[in-house]
Amino acid sequence: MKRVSLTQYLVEEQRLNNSIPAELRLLIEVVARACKTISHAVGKGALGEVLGTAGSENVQGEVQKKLDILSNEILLEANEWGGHLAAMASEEMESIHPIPNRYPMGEYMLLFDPLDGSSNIDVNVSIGTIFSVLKAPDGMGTPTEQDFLQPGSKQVAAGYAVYGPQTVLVLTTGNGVNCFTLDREMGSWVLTQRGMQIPADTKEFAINASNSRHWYPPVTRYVDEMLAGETGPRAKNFNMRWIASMVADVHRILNRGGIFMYPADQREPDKAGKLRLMYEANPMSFLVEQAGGAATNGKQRMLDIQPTGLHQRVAVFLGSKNEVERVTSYHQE
Ligand code: AHM
Ligand code: MG
Repeated sequence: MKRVSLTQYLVEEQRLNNSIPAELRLLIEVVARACKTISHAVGKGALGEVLGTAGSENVQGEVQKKLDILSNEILLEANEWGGHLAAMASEEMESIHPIPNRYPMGEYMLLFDPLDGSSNIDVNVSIGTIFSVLKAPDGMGTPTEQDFLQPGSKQVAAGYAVYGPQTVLVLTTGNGVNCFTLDREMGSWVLTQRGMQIPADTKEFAINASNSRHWYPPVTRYVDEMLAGETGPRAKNFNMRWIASMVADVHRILNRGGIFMYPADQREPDKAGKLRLMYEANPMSFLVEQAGGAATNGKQRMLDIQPTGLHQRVAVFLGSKNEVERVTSYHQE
């Protein structure tokens, strides 16, 4: 089999479809290189003395793991100097990170969750990096948080890496979704799946069922109907999976279909959900739509939401189209 590297894919994609300008290609390659470094650190585990908590909290009041902080630093350092970015933002930093004055400023803005699935870091279960790329607004001066607050439909690229049994990078630039596998011996990303597609129907769902007593009625109805199986209103049996790493759950769905849900619930009515819009839900929704799936917050298309804050939370329903449409319609009834 002829191997196509990430670089070759990006160059050819630009030639054929004119969809990846050189600056964007550099950006994607730098992010991919940083993911390689993170993968290496994750893979060392206890031997690299990177496990455990760092003794600090992030802006959402969550305890930071050593690997959360390390991954954040790896991404910041890798992306500062290239001249392709105007600013960065991360789950692990309260405010945005403008490119230091000593480097040229580019026209893109990068958002990331450096290491998603924090609860799985110390137990050797798949975790990953999620990223989203926006263009700086026309005429932008010194970048501010406001410049980042663009709906997900404005993303020019998005992707994630999964650090699991294999390290993979899944990427879209708005022309389908492709998967690259890290060749650990060669240190290169090799194209291993072209045009990933999510089947419209599925028999698999993912939700943290321990929260079921707090769910709102549309979610309870939807899940109950699936649990009722063959003799229930859906007249088929469903299987359940919950990895507690969004990257790993979404990767399964991109490969074989399914629906992923992290709804808002009645515990904290003012909280729109657990996951973050700008660097978790939006990039994943872009990928899922590009693979023929759908993504909503239960009420509207995820990518149409006008963000109001860098770290805002959102309810998430994404994956196989017919299932996402069904649970969304239950919210409208
Ligand atoms: P994190 O960004 O702090 O790691 O949290 C996000 C993760 C997702 O990867 C996952 O889907 C979810 O939190 C799991 O939450 P829970 O522990 O409530 O099941
Ligand atoms: Mg996360």
